[in-house]
Amino acid sequence: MNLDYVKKDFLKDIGEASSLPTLYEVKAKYVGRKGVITAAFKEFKNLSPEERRERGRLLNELKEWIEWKIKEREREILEAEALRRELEGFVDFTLPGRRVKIGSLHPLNRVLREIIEIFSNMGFSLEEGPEIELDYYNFEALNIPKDHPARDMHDTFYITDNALLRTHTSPVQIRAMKKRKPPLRVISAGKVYRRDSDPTHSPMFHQVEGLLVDEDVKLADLKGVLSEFANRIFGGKRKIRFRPSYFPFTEPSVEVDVECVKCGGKDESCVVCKGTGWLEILGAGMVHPEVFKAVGYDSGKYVGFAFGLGVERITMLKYGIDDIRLFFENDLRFLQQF
Ligand code: 2NL
Repeated sequence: MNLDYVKKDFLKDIGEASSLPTLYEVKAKYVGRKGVITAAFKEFKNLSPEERRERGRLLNELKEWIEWKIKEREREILEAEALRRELEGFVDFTLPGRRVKIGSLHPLNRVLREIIEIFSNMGFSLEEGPEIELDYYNFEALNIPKDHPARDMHDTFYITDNALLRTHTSPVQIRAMKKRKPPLRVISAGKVYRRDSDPTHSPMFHQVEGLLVDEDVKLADLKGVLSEFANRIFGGKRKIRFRPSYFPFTEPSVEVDVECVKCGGKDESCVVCKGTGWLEILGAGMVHPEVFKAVGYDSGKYVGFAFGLGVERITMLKYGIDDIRLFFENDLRFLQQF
């Protein structure tokens, strides 16, 4: 056996061994029990003692060299694998973190909560009621006669002759009055429905109504409560004014304006108040005796005031939003501003 060829073959084999299993195959092929070196030792039998000594020395040298080479290659492979593993799970702690997006309250719910908080601080308690109402609670008990325009099919979503989607939250107040005795301070809040859709009207919108019933209640008390409300919801000191109006369930009835939240009445070309200096924020009045009659209250003894406001309208004025449909499109670019 030519040891130079063995050496050359070994170098070729070990050069191609790039993983531990293939390296161990090479190891077995050359220095294993059935390997090339073992076979070479077996060729000794026919040699003279001198030749045997010389050849044995060369073979042992070669064997040691091969074993050393294999050890060296084994270390290289292990190091390469360790490096690869390290890079695989590499974590760069200097990278900025990924922000977790959290939700936030819808602007309407924010303002709704603020309104409820303001009136609750003035002693009003929140009442809730069904969104599908009976004709009686939505209209009849509120002194809205059968031929009143508000009962027109164009305004109301009817479910049956008798049942409908409430067009205001007043029926909640009717139920509250029937349930309790005066004195009474309640607000009702929630979704209401009307067949109407344009930039300032949505077929579903939110209303908050307030009702106070007691002895000796005057329009001036209503003005005081609403003045406080306007100050708190829009911030700062805000003048309000009453203009005569009409609702079937109040007498007298008023429309309530607040000094323009944008220009305070100082800008004749203001886009918010159109130069009038005033913004209509709600409707109100003294409870009509017919309403008291319907709930069984003595209208000779008790008087009350009531008011109703649209949450969308207040929110639009507060934040300068000009299209009501933005509230219901769920565009995050809009919602994330609040
Ligand atoms: C508006 C006007 C108003 C009421 C709602 C009311 C309720 C009862 C009795 C009497 Cl039970 N009145 N509610 C009174 C005046 C006006 O709402 O324009 N709302 C958006």
